[in-house]
Amino acid sequence: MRIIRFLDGQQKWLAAVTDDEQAYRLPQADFMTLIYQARKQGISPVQLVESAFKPLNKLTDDWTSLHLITPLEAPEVWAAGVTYQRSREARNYEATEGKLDAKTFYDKVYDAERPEIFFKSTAARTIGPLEAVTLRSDSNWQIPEPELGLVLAADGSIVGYIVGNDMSCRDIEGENPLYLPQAKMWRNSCSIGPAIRLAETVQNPYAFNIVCEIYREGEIVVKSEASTSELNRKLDELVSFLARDNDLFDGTVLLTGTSIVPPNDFTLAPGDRIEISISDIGTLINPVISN
Ligand code: DO4
Ligand code: MG
Repeated sequence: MRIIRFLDGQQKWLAAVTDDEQAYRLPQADFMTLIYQARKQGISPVQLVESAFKPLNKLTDDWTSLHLITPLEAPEVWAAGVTYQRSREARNYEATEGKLDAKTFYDKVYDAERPEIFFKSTAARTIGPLEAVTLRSDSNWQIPEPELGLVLAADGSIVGYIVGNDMSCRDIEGENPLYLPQAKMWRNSCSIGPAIRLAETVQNPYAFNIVCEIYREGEIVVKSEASTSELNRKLDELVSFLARDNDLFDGTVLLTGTSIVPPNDFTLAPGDRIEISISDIGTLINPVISN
């Protein structure tokens, strides 16, 4: 069971999408209201959602044709880094200009008890389905980072899973790791959506398949696949470090790192289209424009 949000005129609506792709309008104003109403009534979010499955609430046959927006306004988006071997290798490559013999801080953080967690975005900065991610004007090496996102309640519980894109500038980070905030945060560099999979409907979050496709002038130029089974950390471990001596707000999203890195000679260009799919969650599509 997934939760989406869409625009009907000026009005934002929450809706549920079943595993057989039927969509129903929901009465709740937003995703976290749904979670708390269910908790208050002592039922699961799925049970609460199913109580709205009436003919009157049924939506168009193809929910993907709705005007989808971010399924929640995440007050903060955080991101974990170097949580997969592939990311460690890519960071080492950009930090050492391809001389892979030296041990770097990326090797250290991959093995360390403390994960790398950084601040990525705020609600006002985060974009959703079909909105354009933008390229930094002072970088020549930019890529999407397709990541599984955790939707968190203020108590740190994982209430859902979402698709995220942690756009990154490999040259800026490679020049100096202290430039990480500029390599990661600029206008429209964080996208999430199109749906939140309710946590209770996920049997094994270490079995999600992630696919990234990048199209240029109608042709596919990058296609790569990964699985959350390759994650070097436990999801609860990432959440516990994020929550340590920190206030979590309802609906915070934690991106869990990337295992997909396009070939080293690839950089995004205006006009590209990025499609990130995670099994049982959905496909996040964003065109790319210059800043
Ligand atoms: O160390 C930089 C960030 C790495 C990252 O964002 C990732 O591994 O996904
Ligand atoms: Mg990342």
